[in-house]
Order: sequence, then C-alpha cells, then structure tokens
Amino acid sequence: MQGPAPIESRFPRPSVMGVVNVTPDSFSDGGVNFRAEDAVASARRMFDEGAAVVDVGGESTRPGSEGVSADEELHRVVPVLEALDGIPLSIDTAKAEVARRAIELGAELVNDVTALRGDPELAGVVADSGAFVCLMHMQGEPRTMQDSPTYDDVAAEVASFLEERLRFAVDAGIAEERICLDPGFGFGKTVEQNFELLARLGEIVALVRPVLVGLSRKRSLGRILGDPDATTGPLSASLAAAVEAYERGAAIFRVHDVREHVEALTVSAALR
Ligand code: 7PJ
Repeated sequence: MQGPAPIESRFPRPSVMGVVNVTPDSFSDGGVNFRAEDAVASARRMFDEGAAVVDVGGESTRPGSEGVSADEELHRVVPVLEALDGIPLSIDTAKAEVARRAIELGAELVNDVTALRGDPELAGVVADSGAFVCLMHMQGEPRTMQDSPTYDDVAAEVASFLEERLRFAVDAGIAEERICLDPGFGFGKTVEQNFELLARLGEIVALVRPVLVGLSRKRSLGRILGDPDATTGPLSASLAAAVEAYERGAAIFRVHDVREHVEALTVSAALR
C-alpha cells in the first residue's frame, strides 16, 4: 500500500503559504479579514496569486496577546473554511477541537505555534487524521514572550528544541514525512536573535525536515530599518528576508503579500 505523500512533495521548495487572520487584532494585517466574507475573498485572491496553501487562523499570537476560547476560534474560522471548499487550507491553531473541525472541513495542515505543547490532545488529532503539521519554536508565551528573551546560542537552542519536538511528534504517531519545522521568527526573540537565526538557518535545515519561515511584515524588519518602536516591517524588507531564507534552505514561506513573494522566489529559484 502506498503511504500518504511526504510534505516535501506536496510543498516543493519554494512554496508560498498565504496568511488569513480571522482576528480583530493581528499586528500584521490589522483586522482586515475579521469579517468572514473578507477573509474568504483574501484567501481566494491569494490562491489565484500562486499560494500553495492558505493558513486560516482565529487566534492572534502577536506579542502581548491573550488567548481566545475554542468556541470563539471556531466561530471565527468555521464559516471561512466552509466557504473555501476546494482551496488548499492550513489551520493556524493550538487547539485539538479547532484542528479536528478544520480537518473535517478540508484543512490539510495544522500550523501549531506551540509545537504540540499547548493542547495534549492535538498530537493525537494530527496522528489520526494524517494531516501535515508545522512545529514552531517559541520561547515563553505570546503574552510575555518579548519581555526578555534569553539564549546562550539562539540557533543551537532552537535546533535542539525542534529536534526534541520532532521526536515527540513521531513518538505520538505522526509520520515524520508529514512534519515541517519552523524557527519561529519573532516568538520570544530580539531583533539581533532573529537575524542571527536567519543567518544560521542552515542549522535548522540540517534537521532534514522541510523548514517553514514566517518573516513577512515582522517587527524586527521595521526595527532594523531604524524605527525602534516598529510593530511591523515593510514588504520590501519581507521580500529580502524571504529570499535570504530561501538561499539558506527554507522551503515554505508564510506571507501576507502572496504575489510579490511568488515573484521574488521565482526569480531566486531560476538562479539555482
Ligand atoms: C508565524 C505563525 C510564524 C508559523 C504567526 C503573523 C504573526 N506560524 N503565526 N510561523 N507567525 N508557523 O501573522 O505574521 O512565523 S502570527
């Protein structure tokens, strides 16, 4: 019997994941997709612009944010997922109940920023469904993660965390070839730590699972440009960061501006 497709065949390098936050408060898109019909229109447009998958989320994880209940998350994302029948979908959630419902509605990937640490039942939902999963590094939790992130060696510590979570996921019955890893830019990291991690992305790629990166509009990009209070970064800087990540081996790019990233990465790929 043929097993399910590995994630690297479904998402060849480079693949673009569009971001649709069905939230009132996401730092990067400021609530533009909080209404279901706006979220649906954004997702369709991203797919038309070349996104391989669209990541739909109902809980903001921006620095300082509080969580929302499973009921509220479901209330936000279910109408969007229902309306997006036929578009390849990822669900951005740490909750087993939300992931289960999203997978029933066709989501093929679970994007869990807690790397299966948030909800003890999520690993089982992913294992039983055969969905793809993204395991992301975060130091601390969104409410407090930017207070004083501390590492002896950021790249080594992120790599060893992801290796440990990969082992946990496989032990929980998730096929290794269904898993991708994400260093979690901006999740409990200073500007300097984010840039060191990007420079040394090869150490994450060396874990031999496809690497997903979320650099799009991140505040470190605005801060390196000289605004110490930036809460977001511009598209130009996002594209440079994505191309640099691609050069270092990243496979999947979680972005808000799909067309521009597809264009930049297509040029970069043509030079390889
Ligand atoms: C990331 C994410 C990221 C993954 C967010 C935003 C901020 N999931 N969710 N990686 N960032 N896997 O919407 O840009 O970097 S929330």
